[in-house]
Amino acid sequence: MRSKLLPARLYGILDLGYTEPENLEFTAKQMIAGGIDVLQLRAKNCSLENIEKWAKQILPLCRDGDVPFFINDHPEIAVSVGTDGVHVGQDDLTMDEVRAVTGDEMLVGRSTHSVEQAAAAAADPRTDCIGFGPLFATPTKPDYTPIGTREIQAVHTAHPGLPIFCIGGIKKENLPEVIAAGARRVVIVSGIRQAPDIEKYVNQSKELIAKLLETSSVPADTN
Ligand code: TZP
Ligand code: MG
Repeated sequence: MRSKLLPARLYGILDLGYTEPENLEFTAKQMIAGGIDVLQLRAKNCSLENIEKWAKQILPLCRDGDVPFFINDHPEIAVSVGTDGVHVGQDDLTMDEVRAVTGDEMLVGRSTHSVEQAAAAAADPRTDCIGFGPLFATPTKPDYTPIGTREIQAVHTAHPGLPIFCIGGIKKENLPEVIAAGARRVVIVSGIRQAPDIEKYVNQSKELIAKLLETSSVPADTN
């Protein structure tokens, strides 16, 4: 499964802040039909029972689409549902705590908000991928200072082989800027959710990323 993260270009998040529970399955289906490479369920301030229930609804859709499925914040739910991965933040569990629940096989992603945090996450070989951002101000993560695009290249150069997903305020419109700055993978949350046609938006974003990477002046490295 880890090998699936390296070629992944577009990571989508089903965020309960944007998507009503009754629309989760439909939204997931559209994202998968559009070619999303990784999907995460992110449900802040929701009951564990509900998160587990929703994860059980989404998992078979991801399996059918061969899309790695992550749960945000809750390794115990990841294990009980049997998702492919769990994603944790800086203030969540340590890697020892996460791995005590998940064992060695499950994918573990970590949010990072600086070059230093990225280095700390990357130093632990049990980190399978990182999020790096927020690049731009975003209502999806309102309390964080945007870090801009200046350090994207450095963080990739420092951690070849680690799948790095740039995140925060990324939309189809600013993909050229983000890829030109050295990003090789992105997460889009609200941009996908607010698109009039989610499948089309995902598909067009993926095509654009591929085209931008082909013509990028940033040297293609191992990640
Ligand atoms: N972590 C860093 S920024 C962010 C998360 C979960 C939110 C990204 O959402 P959007 O809507 O794509 O800006
Ligand atoms: Mg978290």
